[in-house]
Amino acid sequence: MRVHLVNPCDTSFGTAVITPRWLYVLAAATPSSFGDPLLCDETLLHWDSASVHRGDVVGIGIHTGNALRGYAVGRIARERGAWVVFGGIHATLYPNEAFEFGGAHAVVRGDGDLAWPQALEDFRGGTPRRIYEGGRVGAGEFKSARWDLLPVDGYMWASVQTVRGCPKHCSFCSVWRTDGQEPRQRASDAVIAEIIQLRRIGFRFIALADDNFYPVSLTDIRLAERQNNVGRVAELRAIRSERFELMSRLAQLPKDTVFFTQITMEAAEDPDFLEAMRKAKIMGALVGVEAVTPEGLKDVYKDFNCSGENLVRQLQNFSDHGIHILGSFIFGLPSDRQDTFKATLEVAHKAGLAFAQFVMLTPFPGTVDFERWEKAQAENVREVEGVPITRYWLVPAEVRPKMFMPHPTMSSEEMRARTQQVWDDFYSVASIWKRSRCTPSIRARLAFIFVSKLYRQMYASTGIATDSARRNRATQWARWLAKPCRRLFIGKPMPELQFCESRFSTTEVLAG
Ligand code: B12
Ligand code: SF4
Repeated sequence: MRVHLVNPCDTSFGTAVITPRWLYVLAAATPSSFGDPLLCDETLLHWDSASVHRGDVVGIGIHTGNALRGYAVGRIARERGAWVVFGGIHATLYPNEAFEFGGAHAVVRGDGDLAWPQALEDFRGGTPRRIYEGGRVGAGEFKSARWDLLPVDGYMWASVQTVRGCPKHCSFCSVWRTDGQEPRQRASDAVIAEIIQLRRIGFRFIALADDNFYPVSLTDIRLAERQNNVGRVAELRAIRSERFELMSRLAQLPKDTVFFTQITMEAAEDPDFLEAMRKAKIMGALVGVEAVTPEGLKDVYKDFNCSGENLVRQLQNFSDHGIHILGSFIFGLPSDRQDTFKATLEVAHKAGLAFAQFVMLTPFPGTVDFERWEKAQAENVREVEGVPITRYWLVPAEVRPKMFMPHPTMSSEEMRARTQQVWDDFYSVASIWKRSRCTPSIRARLAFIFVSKLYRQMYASTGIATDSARRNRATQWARWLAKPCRRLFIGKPMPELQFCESRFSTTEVLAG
């Protein structure tokens, strides 16, 4: 009985940007008595169904965007006589779909770290359950990834998780409902051990695959203090000091290591945290700016963000500490007007963002936005190719609409075209060249230009472009750019790098 794990994707680029962490975590959760699982990431290479034999187990992880491809993989695997299991956020939210469309024998809901080995044992015994409730496992039980199974030459960045969960409640995001609002932070020893392993094999760029790297803000602590909630203050301070402990250990890793994370804007008001990030070599962060107007922020329940000049100042605070920002903006909010597109572009330029993504408001399952939208459609739901639009992920990608939520003043096509224009302007050669000045050397400047172009092309092939010629062109460009780009990211393997356990802030990580 061979175990296979498949990360489905319609488009394979030959080289991928970030490792899909779940593949390597579930590989670690696979009991050794099953042997090493066979891993397939379709963002790299298409899955070869011939590798599957009768009696094997095929685990497929899906989010909403790749669910349809995942179901196709599941059906083929089942036809070949394998046991089929689905997991991941989409299967957690819609387990029945996996049975109806994906040939599933079982679905693991929630975290797979503990439920996956249980499911495998049941398959071996021939008595699988239909649903495994993985729930939210404690931070001490998160499995560390099996990086020894990573294919050579595949990825630019590896991904290591330090915390699951986010205390916020943004309307377009499902994280706080699925991963919970209580941060579950891994011990720094576990995080550092993974990073050391990655540096030993030559990775120096590492994405911290966290929901929110800054789970406790200074405002949270002040509020708890004002309420005289002694217990809560102690809890929040403990979470905060664990963050600092982790960062002090990251700071001791080899100098050329580079981290990227996802963080809320509130960190901009916390100079000690920004300074610790700088020392920890967290040189890039995705910040959910979402909207540049107070009305837009209200639309997404994100009024803890600033707008206008304050927003520009906050974003600049990050770059003042050497943290380059990938700003994430949403278009299509009810309060957006035609001039919002230009105003957003101006903020992106003025705030000195290194990168930006302009996504169109999408109702992701499990979110407040989705529930409202689904309810509003209930009376008279539109169908595309026989699929109700409220199950848009089941519509084949070539005919799937790009916008789902009607806007009070603009048509979907107008919003899509304006969004595309903003991407084109932000990633014009002249703009990229100007922004590339934030880098310290000619080599870094070259890398910046390559990465900007790659990012834009990869997004165009999976994102907003409706015209298939443009999409195909973008995919070709991305394939062509990805290989040389990867060379700019790889580091010298450091097999001699030693790991020292935490003695709180006095730990050492030494290059031997
Ligand atoms: C890091 C991250 C990114 C990174 C890296 C992505 C990558 N290649 O790894 C970046 C920034 C690039 C990114 C991009 C995007 N992301 Co993202 N991302 C995340 C984040 C924060 C962590 C993912 C992660 O690695 N977690 C660590 C692993 C170990 O956890 P896990 O994947 O949940 O897997 C566990 C379980 O789900 C389960 N499991 C998973 N698969 C399987 C399979 C089997 C068989 C079993 C048994 C169990 C199982 O077991 C695992 C271990 O416990 C999640 C949030 C989240 N909480 O999931 C969002 C999240 C997955 N992203 C999301 C979105 C929307 C996107 C974008 C579309 C954003 C955009 N508009 O551009 C893009 C799409 C990228 C793409 N095409 O894949 C949404 C997906 C929502 C949905 N319903 O699909 C999430 C949930 C965040 C949100 N806002 O709601 N993302
Ligand atoms: S968008 Fe970011 S800040 Fe908001 S709930 Fe999701 S993870 Fe948290």
